[in-house]
Amino acid sequence: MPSQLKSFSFDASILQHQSNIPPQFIWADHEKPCTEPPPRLDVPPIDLGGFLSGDPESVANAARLVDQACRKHGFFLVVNHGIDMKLIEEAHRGTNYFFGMPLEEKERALRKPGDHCGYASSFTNRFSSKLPWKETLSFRYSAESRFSDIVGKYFLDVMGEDYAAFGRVCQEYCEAMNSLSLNVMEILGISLGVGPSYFREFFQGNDSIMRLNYYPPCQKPDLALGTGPHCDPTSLTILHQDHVGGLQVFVDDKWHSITPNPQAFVVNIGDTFMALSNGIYKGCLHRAVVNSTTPRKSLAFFLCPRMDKIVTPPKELVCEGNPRIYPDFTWPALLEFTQKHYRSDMKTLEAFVNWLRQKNHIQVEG
Ligand SMILES: O=C(O)CCC(=O)C(=O)O
Repeated sequence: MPSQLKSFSFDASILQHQSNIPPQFIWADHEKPCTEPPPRLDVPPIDLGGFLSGDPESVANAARLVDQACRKHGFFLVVNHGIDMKLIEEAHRGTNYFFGMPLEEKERALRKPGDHCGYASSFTNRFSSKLPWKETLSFRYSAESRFSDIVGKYFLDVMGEDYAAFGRVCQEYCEAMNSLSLNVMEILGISLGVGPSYFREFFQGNDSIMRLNYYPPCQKPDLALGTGPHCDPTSLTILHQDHVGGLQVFVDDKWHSITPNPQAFVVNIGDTFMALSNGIYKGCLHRAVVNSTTPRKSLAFFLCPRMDKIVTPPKELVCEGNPRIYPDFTWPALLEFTQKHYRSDMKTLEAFVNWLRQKNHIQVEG
């Protein structure tokens, strides 16, 4: 078995108390977390209240703030987003319940090699170095009406009747995230000058991914990372972090922390949207650090196009001064690349484009 495919048996309930962490979790000096907490990223939360009520001035204001953030680093917060706090709290409660279960129980949902859904801990994934100090449960969400219970059914089929209620909460949460991400797509369409419906329509029937992240305490938080530095290969990420804190973004050549705000969602541009915007909007390098006392959770909804959609920028975003940067591709090709050939980092899109070109997978030359 190649060394990168080794699998280990891992029990976070034991590992979180060990004063010496296994070497697979220790990152190189230049990648280790900062010794002092880094400065906060100063981004004004974007108030979606006025946008949702259709007030033209608020819409223009939201589009302006989103434009500034996405040209610079692809990262912003939204408040007054219209998502029920009770639903968010229930999703966090269910996440606590799931990750609090014994390992054998969680492993009923064990992710299979090459798959992107299921339960994974650092020791059950395909890598054996720079391991993230976390456990995750990922599942597919589809906005197509024929898959209207895909999340609920996943929990029932894989985890059984005891998880049916949590499955319903996750289904509802994903539907809320779908609706929020389509609203953000409207703003992105306005801010890029292609109109409110362009990207909203592009993402109709999206085939997205939801991931629950659980970071157990780590007795050597200065040596390990909860999530290593990466840009999301997906289109748009909507993240809700609990009160603990740990998310950091790389802006102006240094790491910044994103202070938890239960009322806010953290939104970032992913590689696929960077390609859709012809490189005008940037994907954002981010990571999560851990601490020695308190488990941390985050709920990440990754908006992805329907599998058959061609990722190509609208013609308004291509001109002599800004020629095509990336060739056309489909989301499944990029997903396959990150699942089988490449570990997502800050250069995923560049590496993917080279891989596509080499393999002559290009569907329509850009
Ligand atoms: O937990 C966080 O704050 C970040 C999670 C993340 O980057 C991911 O799941 O890709």
